[in-house]
Formats: sequence, structure tokens, C-alpha cells
Amino acid sequence: MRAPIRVAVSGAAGQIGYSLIYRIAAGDMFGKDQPIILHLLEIPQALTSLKGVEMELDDCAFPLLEGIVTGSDPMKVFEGAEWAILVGAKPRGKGMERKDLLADNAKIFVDQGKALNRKDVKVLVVGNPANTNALVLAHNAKDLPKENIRSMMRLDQNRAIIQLAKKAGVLARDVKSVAVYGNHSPTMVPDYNNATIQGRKVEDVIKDKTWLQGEFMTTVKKRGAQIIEARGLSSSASAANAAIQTIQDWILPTPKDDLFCAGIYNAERDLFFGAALKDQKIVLGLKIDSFLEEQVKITEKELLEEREAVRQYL
Ligand code: NAX
Repeated sequence: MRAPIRVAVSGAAGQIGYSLIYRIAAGDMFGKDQPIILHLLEIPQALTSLKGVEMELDDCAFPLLEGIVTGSDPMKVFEGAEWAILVGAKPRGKGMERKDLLADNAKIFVDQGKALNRKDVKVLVVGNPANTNALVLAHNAKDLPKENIRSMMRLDQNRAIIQLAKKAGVLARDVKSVAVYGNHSPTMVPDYNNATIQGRKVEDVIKDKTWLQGEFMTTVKKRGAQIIEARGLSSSASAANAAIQTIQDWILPTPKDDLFCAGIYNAERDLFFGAALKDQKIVLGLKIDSFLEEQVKITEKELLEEREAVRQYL
């Protein structure tokens, strides 16, 4: 057997955590022959609930699970972790303004950045506002290379893939190279210019430009809100699934005819920006039309505003 990989998950007793950690322990993230040690972080008020999560992990008797570390101190819980998936974040409370939400979450990511301030860990930020939380973390973990930090955009990519597939009457696997740029927020920009359906350009298959620029974009951008409306709870299984894919995108070769999306650090703009990647490099030469260009400017402006709102934590 191989040596175990230590994987930390924050917000482990939350909804996404509950959909995520059992899949990690089952081998869905690193493979069916890779032992795992889970490091689970929660806030003190959620430690009782986390105990229940831990008991259930025990009761799965996962052959790959070699240990579980739990606690509420990031310094202790993150110790030795090779991967950290940061799901825990503060949700928007009643009457809370966006800038308060940004500031409250920034404080969390200042502390977690300090606890992950080393070269030998890779970090995926899922908790919202994910791009700006990643930026705060990066500024507070100077020893952690910025290329070791990503924010999650894969759920947005998947949401765009399935909408294109349904419209074209094909399966999700027939749709490739779907990029989503910018912020993980309603300003995100799904790219219909460079995506393909069964190897053909999307615009040659779906000739309805009004749909591509209208309903398609809106559905992808507002999918999270639609799920809350239908389920009374926000997306969790699909978010956990996207987190698993993001790590696989990170460690496995990208199929030749495809690309993947993640928020990565852009040094020029000092932002974490959703980008199209292939084999861990930015895909160069993707051209977008003036409609998408305008949208990219809007999402970039939003990210710059978010950055200003957390300036004191950088
Ligand atoms: P929950 O509220 O169910 O769970 C969050 C958990 O995090 C709670 O158990 C809470 O106690 C814990 N937590 C809060 N502060 C913490 C801290 N400082 N340290 C450790 N744990 C802490 O939310 P859930 O539905 O699981 O969503 C988690 C986050 O993911 C939210 O911020 C949500 O907005 C974000 N999402 C991000 C997505 C993305 O694509 N980037 C998509 C899904 C999701 O909306």
C-alpha cells in the first residue's frame, strides 16, 4: 500500500462537507488505491456535529481511511496536510451587507492563510466569496506559492456544459472546452465561443445566438439561486463533486480535446480570476467576441471592488 495522503477539509460538518468527505474517503478524489488521512476543521460550535460526521466515517469502515484528525484550531488541524479544501465560510446573514460578508470571510482566510503558510500544501478555496477569499489567503501565506492556490470554478463549468448539452440534445460528455471566466458570482462569463459539441464549434451546432447570449448565460449564472429556490438549501452534492473534479483536473493530464476551469492568481491584476487551463497552464489564444469581452470587463470590475473591500486584510 502507498503512504497515505493527508487531506484537510474546513467546514467539514456543513452541507458540502457532508457530501464531500465520504467521497474522498471512498477514493473518489485520489484513486481507489490511495490511502487517506482526513483532517477536519470546524468552528467550536459545530464540533458536536462534526463528532457525528466522524462516527459515520467510522461506520463506513472505508478500507482507504487510515485516520481522522478533528478540531477547531486551523494551526493544529492543518498540520501535515498536503491538500486543503477550504469549504467553511460564513454565510450571508439577514440584513448583512455584501461588504460585511466580505470582511467576515476575509478574517477567516487571514487565519487559515497563516496556518497554511508553507510550500508543501495545495489549497482549493470553495467557501464564498471564493476568489476573494483565495486572494486574502494568498496574501497571508507568503511562503505558499500562489500557483498552489485555486478557487473553485468547476461547478460553473459543469453547469455550462449541461445547459449546452441539453440544448443540443447530446450528452454532457459530448461537450468540451467550456471555459468560465472571472468571478464565481452572477457576473461570471461562460464562454460559448471556444466550446465544442461533438468536436464542432458550439455556434455551428446551436445557431440561436439569442439563446447563447441570453437564456444560456442567465441559467448558468443563476443556477445556484434556482437550486436554493427548489431545494430550500444551496447546492451541495454538485459542489462536492466539482471540488473532487478540481483536484483531479489539478493532478491528472487534461484530455487533448478539453480544458478545465479554476480561479488562479493573476499577478498583473492581483486577483484570483476564473481561467481556462490545460495541463496546468493557461490556454492561450482563446478569442472571444465583443459581447463576452464586455462581460469580462464587468466581472473583473467586480473582483477589483471585492479586493478593495478586503484591502486591510491583504
Ligand atoms: P454550510 O453553512 O452548510 O457549511 C459551512 C460550514 O463551515 C459550517 O458547518 C460552518 O460551521 C463551517 N465554518 C464556518 N466558518 C468556519 C471556519 N472559520 N473554519 C472552519 N469551518 C467553518 O455551507 P455549505 O452549503 O457547505 O457551503 C459552504 C461554502 O461553499 C459557502 O460559502 C458557499 O457559498 C460556498 N459555495 C461555493 C461554491 C463554488 O463554486 N465556489 C459552490 C457551492 C457553494 O455555494
